[in-house]
Amino acid sequence: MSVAEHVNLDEFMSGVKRRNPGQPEFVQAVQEVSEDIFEFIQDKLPYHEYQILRRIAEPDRVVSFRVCWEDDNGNIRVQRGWRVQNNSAIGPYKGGLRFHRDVTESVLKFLAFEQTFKNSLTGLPMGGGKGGSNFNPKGKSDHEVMRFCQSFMTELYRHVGADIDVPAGDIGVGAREIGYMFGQYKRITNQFTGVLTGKGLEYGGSLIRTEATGYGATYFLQNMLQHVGDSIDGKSVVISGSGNVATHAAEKVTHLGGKVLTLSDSGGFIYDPAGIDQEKIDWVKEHKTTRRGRIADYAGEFAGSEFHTDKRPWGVPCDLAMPCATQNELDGDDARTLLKNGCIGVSEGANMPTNLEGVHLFKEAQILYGPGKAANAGGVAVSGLEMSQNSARISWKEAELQKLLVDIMGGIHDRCVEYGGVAGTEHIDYVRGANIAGFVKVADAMLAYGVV
Ligand code: NDP
Ligand code: 2IT
Repeated sequence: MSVAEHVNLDEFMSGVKRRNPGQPEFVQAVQEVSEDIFEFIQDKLPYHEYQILRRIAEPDRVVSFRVCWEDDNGNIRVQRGWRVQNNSAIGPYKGGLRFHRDVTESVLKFLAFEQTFKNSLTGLPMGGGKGGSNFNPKGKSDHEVMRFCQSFMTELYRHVGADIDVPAGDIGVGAREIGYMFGQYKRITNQFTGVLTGKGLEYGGSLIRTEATGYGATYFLQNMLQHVGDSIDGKSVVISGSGNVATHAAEKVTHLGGKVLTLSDSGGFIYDPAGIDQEKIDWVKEHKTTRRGRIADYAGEFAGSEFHTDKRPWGVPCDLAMPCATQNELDGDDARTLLKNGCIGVSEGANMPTNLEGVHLFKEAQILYGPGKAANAGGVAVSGLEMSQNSARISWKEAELQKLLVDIMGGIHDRCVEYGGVAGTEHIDYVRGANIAGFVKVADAMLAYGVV
C-alpha cells in the first residue's frame, strides 16, 4: 500500500470512535494528538506500515476491578477501580491514580494516552499508565479513606511493581492516600520497593515531588516567555484549581514576580484584586489539604476578595492563564474571552483542561500555549527521579533536584521548539511540538521491537 492510502485522519478517527463507544474524553485526546501526528508522518512509511499511532491509541491492557469497603456506619460500599497500562515501549508504565466521583474508563484511558507522550517528553525511561476509582473522597473520614485505599491496593498490587508499573497521585490522591496504599502493598508483598511515587520523605519519597508539577508548569510558562524576550515578572495570572498543582503554580508565579488573581474549586472561584501572595497561598494549602475545606471560605478570610459561585475564572482579565483543575474546564467561549482580554500565554497544569475548540483557537491566535503534556510534566519527571533514588537507595539534596527540574523543563521546552516551529514565522506551536517530540521516541522504540 502507498503512503497516501494510509494517510487519512478522518478514517483513522472514525475507527477510534467506533472502537471506543461512550468514551468522549479518550476520543478527544486521540484526536488532538492525531491532527499533528498525521501531518508529521505523511512521508514516513515505517510509522504507517507498523501502525504505530493505531497501536499507541490501543492500551496494552485495561484492568478493571471491584473495590469493596465498609463505611463508618457499617454500610458495605462498592466502587470500581481501574489501571490502564497504555504503553511500555520506553519504560515501565508510569502515571497517577485519580479518586473522584466522575472517574470513568474513558477518563483514565485519555489520561494514560496523554501520559505516554508526556513521559516520553521528559527524556526519562517511563511508559504511560493511569488508574483510579470512582470513589468520592469528599466528606469521608480518614479511616474510610484508609479502608478504601487498602481494599483498592489489595487488588491493584498484582498488576504493579517497581519495574512493571509505578502509580503516583493525581486528583484526590495525595500524600495521605499514597501512604495508605504503600503500607498495604508492603504488607501484602513483604517487599519494600519503589512501587509508588509521591511517597513521604520518611519512606522513600523525593524532595520537591509535592511542588514539582506546579513549579514545572510555571517554569514552562517562563521558558515560553523568555523565548520571545519576555518574563512572568509584573504579569497578572489567572489560575484555576486550589489543589496540589494550582497552589504550587501560584507559589512559583509569586516567586517570579507575577500577581495571582484567582483560584477555584468545583464550587466556584475566588478573585483577589490585591493578589494571592505567599501568606494567602499557605492559608489555601492548609485549608484545602489539611482541613479539606472549600475555596469559598477564602472570601471570608481575606478582605477585598470575592467568591463567584459555580463560575470559572477565565472572565477575569489577565496577561497569563494557568488551568490547574481538571479536563475540559476551559471551552471555546472561555478561550475567546481570554484572547479578547489580551491574554498572551497559557500553561496547562491540568491534563487536557482546554477542549478541542479552545485548543484550535489558541493555536490560531498564535499565543504562547503550553499544552498539559509538556507544561505539567515536571510532576512525573520528579517521580522518575524518585524511582532512580529508590533503585539506588539514596536521597538527593533539594538543590540538586530543583536544578534537575529546571533542566528537565528546559529540555521539554527545547524539544517542543525543535518540532513546533511554524514555517515563515518566529512562532512556536507547542501543541504540535509536544505531540511530535513525544511521539517520535516512543514510535522509534516500537519500530525496534517489531510487531509485539
Ligand atoms: P487535587 O486533588 O490536589 O486538586 C484538584 C483541584 O481541582 C481541586 O481544587 C478541585 O476542586 C478541582 N477540581 C477537580 N475536579 C473538578 C471539577 N470537575 N470542576 C472544577 N474543579 C475541579 O489534584 P491535583 O492538583 O493533583 O490535579 C489537578 C490537575 O493537574 C489534574 O488535571 C491532574 O490530572 C493534573 N496533574 C497533576 C499532577 C500531580 O502531580 N498531582 C501531575 C500532572 C498533572 P474540589 O476540591 O472542589 O474537588
Ligand atoms: O498526570 C500526571 O502526570 C500525574 N498525575 C503524575 C504522575 C506521576 O507518576 O507522578
